Amino acid sequence: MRIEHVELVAIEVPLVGAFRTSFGTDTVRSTFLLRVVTDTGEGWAEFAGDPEPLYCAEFNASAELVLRDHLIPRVAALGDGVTAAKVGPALEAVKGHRLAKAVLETALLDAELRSYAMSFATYLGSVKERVPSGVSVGIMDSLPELLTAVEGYLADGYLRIKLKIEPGWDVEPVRAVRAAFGDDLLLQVDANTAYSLTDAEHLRALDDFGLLLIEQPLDEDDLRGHAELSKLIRTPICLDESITSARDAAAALALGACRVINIKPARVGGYLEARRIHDLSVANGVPVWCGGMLETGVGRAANLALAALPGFVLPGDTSASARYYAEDLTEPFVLEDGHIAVPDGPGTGVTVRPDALAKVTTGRRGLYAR
Ligand code: NPQ
Ligand code: MG
Repeated sequence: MRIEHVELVAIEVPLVGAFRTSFGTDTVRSTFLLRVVTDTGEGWAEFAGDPEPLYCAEFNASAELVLRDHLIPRVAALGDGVTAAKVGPALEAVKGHRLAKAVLETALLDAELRSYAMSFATYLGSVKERVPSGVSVGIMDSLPELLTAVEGYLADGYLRIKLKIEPGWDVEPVRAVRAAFGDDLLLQVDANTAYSLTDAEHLRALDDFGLLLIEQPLDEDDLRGHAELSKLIRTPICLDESITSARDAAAALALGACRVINIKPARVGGYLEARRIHDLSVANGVPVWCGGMLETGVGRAANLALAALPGFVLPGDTSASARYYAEDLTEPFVLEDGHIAVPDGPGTGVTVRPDALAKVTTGRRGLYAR
């Protein structure tokens, strides 16, 4: 493949409701799609970040700049030898910027697989036609409001509930959800780095509620802290922000910093590295699940293919389109019996609906032309 041109499409898609985490509140998903045109056809991918460096160090503007000035030129320099597998090595010299690297590799993988008429699912080694679906529930203003939201998601069929937590919104919401919906509910929490090791005793109170896991309680660069915390609480620790590569995953497991891993392809630089973390986890007997970044159908489709790999033994944040969007950019992903079908068409298996995209587009910028 040869890259002919690359276009960034900035989008602002309204969320069906505010989504509050320990790092902020969003009512709109502001990100961009990357459209890569090659000699064999085009490919699309969705940037997983947002305008502010709050979930991680990257943000929309940093990604645009690094793609334009540092990433795309290096891959384009491969000439007619571009493949998705060659993107990682070509970008190795550039430090960090994994979300930006991921969007480029993914758009090229989409283009490449479409040229073979092969799906992401087949390429990655998926073993399921549908995947069980969980849902991430934001921090609310009151417990009754939370219980109403969870009740609605359970009525939709979601098979696992994840509560976003922060200091002041942790033990009581978990207690309330357990009391209302019973001990059989698959329930977990996500702190997005909101705690410190001095909170260990407080977090131990969560041990009474049979949680599947607590996700990322401490800072992203605090593997040692997570290893210490895991000795002080019984609830399994799952890492999200801390795991940015297969090497990180190997270190976290060797240190005893986590017993479960949330795999987000963007956070680790793309689907190829995500696959390597999956393989490492399976070899270590560590369960993994697929995280989410409020993706539109463009990003959601590829995540579903990954979530269908055999090591993904816990339901992911791979929710239906309607969890976040009244109108998705692709054909919407729907929940059937708590599951979502894995796309099986070429590439991601989805196409962007031009009318839907036009409604949410705030700008288009060429990042490269041959
Ligand atoms: C997590 N996602 O697992 C993330 C956090 C998150 C579904 O809980 C814009 C961009 C908004 C990225 C909100 C879920 C976001 C975002 C939350 C990531 O930690
Ligand atoms: Mg998380």
